[in-house]
Amino acid sequence: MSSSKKNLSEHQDIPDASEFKIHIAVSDWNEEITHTLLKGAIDTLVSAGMTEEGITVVHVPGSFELPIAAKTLLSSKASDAVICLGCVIKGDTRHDEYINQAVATGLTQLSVLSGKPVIFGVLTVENEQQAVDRAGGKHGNKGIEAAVTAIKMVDMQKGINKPKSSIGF
Ligand code: DLZ
Repeated sequence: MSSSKKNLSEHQDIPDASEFKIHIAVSDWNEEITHTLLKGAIDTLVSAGMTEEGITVVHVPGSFELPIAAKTLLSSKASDAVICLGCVIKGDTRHDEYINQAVATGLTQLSVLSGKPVIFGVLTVENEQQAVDRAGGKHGNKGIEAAVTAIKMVDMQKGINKPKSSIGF
């Protein structure tokens, strides 16, 4: 589905996240883009009740390093979810395909094996303009969307684990 058809950046109701432990791994490659995603994600977590001090942010050199950073956060911070932010821009070689594939596979495996949401907030774009459009431009800020997704997933998991009422409703 194209970004113009689905844009969580204009989210309205998101669950209260004040009791959640959601942390962020961000790639510093293309940092003018990824740090805008980071700001969007942090602002969204804070608007949902988390404190900025409660959000651990780790920086990695490039998107390829996001899976190991996410794994480290999950184990050392006992995160309910980890948001991974990056920006891979197509160039003259096929580096983007290798990085994107590795990151997507790595984050999926980590999420399924750990049982914790690991959110794919990596822009996989053809050029810089497409990145700008998705980092606060005409297609919203995908950092906001990644944070909304993380909150919704943690809320879903905590809802399932909550004990049911003994009187049946
Ligand atoms: C090497 C590289 C290149 C060419 N392009 C990007 C990019 O567009 N976005 C990104 O996040 N990282 C890039 N990298 C760096 C790799 O992700 C990784 O950091 C290095 O290959 C070292 O493992």
